[in-house]
Formats: sequence, C-alpha cells, structure tokens
Amino acid sequence: MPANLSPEFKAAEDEYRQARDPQARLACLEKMLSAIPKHKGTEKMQADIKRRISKLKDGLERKSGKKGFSYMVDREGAAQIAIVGGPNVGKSSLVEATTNARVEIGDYPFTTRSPQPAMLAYENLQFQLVDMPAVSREHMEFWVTDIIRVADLALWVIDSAAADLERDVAEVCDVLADRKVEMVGHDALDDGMNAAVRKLRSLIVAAKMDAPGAARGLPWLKARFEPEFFVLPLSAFSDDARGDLGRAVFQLARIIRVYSKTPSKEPDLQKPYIMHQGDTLMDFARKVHKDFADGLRFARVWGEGKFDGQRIQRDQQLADGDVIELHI
Ligand SMILES: Nc1nc2c(ncn2[C@@H]2O[C@H](COP(=O)(O)OP(=O)(O)O)[C@@H](O)[C@H]2O)c(=O)[nH]1
Ligand SMILES: [Mg+2]
Repeated sequence: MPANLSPEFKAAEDEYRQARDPQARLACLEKMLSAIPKHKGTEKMQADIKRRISKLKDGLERKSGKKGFSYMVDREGAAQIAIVGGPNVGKSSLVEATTNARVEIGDYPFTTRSPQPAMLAYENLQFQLVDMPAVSREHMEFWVTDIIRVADLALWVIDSAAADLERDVAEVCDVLADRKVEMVGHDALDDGMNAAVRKLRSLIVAAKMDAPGAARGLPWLKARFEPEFFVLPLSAFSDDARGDLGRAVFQLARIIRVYSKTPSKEPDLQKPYIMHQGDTLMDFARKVHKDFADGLRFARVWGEGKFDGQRIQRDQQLADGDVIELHI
C-alpha cells in the first residue's frame, strides 16, 4: 500500500472496515475516494475503490427493486447535511428558500417521497442539503434513517408556531432513538457513523418565524436547547433566510478554507482547500500533494493576525482564510 495516505483517508478506511451495513460502507468508500491523494501512485487504489462503490450501488439498487434508482445521495460540496424534522414543519420550504432547487411543498403531511439534494451556497463554499420525508411515528420511509446515519451534519427543523412544541420535539427524539440516532449540539463529539448510537451534530432551525404563535415558540426552543445547540430563527418567506442559514451551517461545520499559493503568484481565492478547525500545516501539505508532505522544508503563511509571509511550524493549526506557500 502506498505510504503517505492522509489521516482523513485512514480514518475513512478504518470506518469502512467496521461498517456493518451496505449504506454505511458506501459512504465510507465515497469518503475514501474524495480523501485519497490523486496521483500516479494511487491510481490502482482509486480504481479499486471505484469498483467497490459501483458493486455496492448495484446491490442496493437490486434491493430497492428499481434499477438505476438508489436512495443514497452522492456527496457533493463541503458537507452533506440531512434535513430532519416532523411532518409539515417547513423542511422543503426551507430548502427551496435557500437553494436554487425546486422541491415539492404541500399543505398535507408526507409530501416529499425521495431524498432531494440541493446546494446551499455560502461565499465560495457549497453545502449539500438533503430534503427528506418526515421523521414520524405514524409513517416513516425505511431509508430516512440510512440517510441520516451517513450525513455529516443535520438541520433539525422545528415549526416554532406549532400548537404543542414539546410533543413534536419529543416525538422526533423518540423515533430517532428507536433507530439508534441522536441529534447532538455543535460542540458534541461526533464518533462516526458506525458508533452504536449515531450522534449527529445538528443545528436547530426554528422555522415559520413569520407565523402567528412563533413569538411564543422561539423562547421555548431557546430555553430547551441553548447553549448546547445553535437555535436559528428563520422564515422561508424572508430574504435573509439564505444568508442566515449559510452562515450558521458554516459555523456548525467547523470548516476552515485554506488557499495554496506558489511563490511570487497570487492564490486562487475561488478554490479553497476544505479543512477543519484544528487541522495543521502538515494536514494541509498532505491534502495538497504527497510530495509536499514528504519533502516539506518550510512554509510561509499570509492571514489575519500574522506577519505577511511568516514561516510556520508543521504542527501549527491553520485558520480560515490562511494562504500558504509550501516549499520543498
Ligand atoms: N408562514 C409560514 N409558513 C411556512 C413556512 N415554511 C413552510 N410553511 C408552510 O408549511 C407547510 C408545510 O411546508 P413544507 O415545506 O412542505 O413542510 P415539510 O413537510 O416539512 O417539507 C406549507 O403549507 C408551507 O407553505 C414559513 O416560513 N412561514
Ligand atoms: Mg417536505
């Protein structure tokens, strides 16, 4: 096996080995494929991962009975985010208001029948929202839990104007608990999709803030969930919905954007490397190219609170917006 695979790749591979069901295995393989350094030395491995992905997908399609149709959603963008919530709480309206996708919105419950991916843009990033049918005791599509389990994060949408918020919140928690899923706040530890209980970091969207009754619901939600969770008040009919949601999701995802530059050239600020809070210079070097990780002599950084072009240590943690010049 070629050396110098990134920690991200190794983590995904470990998860893959432990994954029990095909959906989780598929998600791990997709993570491995996106994390594997793309160069000649890994071509065989890349092909092998792709082969395993298509085999698993074939199997899942046969099981769902529809050739060419899979409930799994191909990952795109900086994170895959499941839209979770009871019936009629405004999940689809939220997705429609904050992305360019057209989705089904209805006054009757259970409108959304299959997972609907849509991209939420925030500055130079894109997040993939996956709209889904409701989490509910009465009726729940079997694959909804699978999608939730493999997502990176979730938006937990709650109708702030609902008549009985306490009951609505309890129902979602109970139904998910039966399926070994727990929504946790932004600071909680995500111990991966193969943990006995999938603890999914999530953001609470207090939806329908323009509706009568929401003014009573919001304080209840804040008292119940803050500070463990971020609670974001939102109306699908407000012009601010897109910007507000983008900013909140960016915070939840703990993403930092790092740019690579070559000596005496300007960096391409449209193409960030997607890193996470706590990642170091060496994590970045590995992500850019194995050769940089192997032969790194020194690196310079431009960024907030730093002297322009200052040299940094290998274990230095990077910050959002850092521009790095790697020297080998
Ligand atoms: N007043 C108000 N109504 C909303 C809002 N978002 C959704 N709705 C209404 O709530 C109902 C259910 O919306 P939908 O997005 O289909 O909910 P879903 O079942 O959770 O996907 C529809 O009648 C929407 O028009 C909102 O922000 N404000
Ligand atoms: Mg819907």
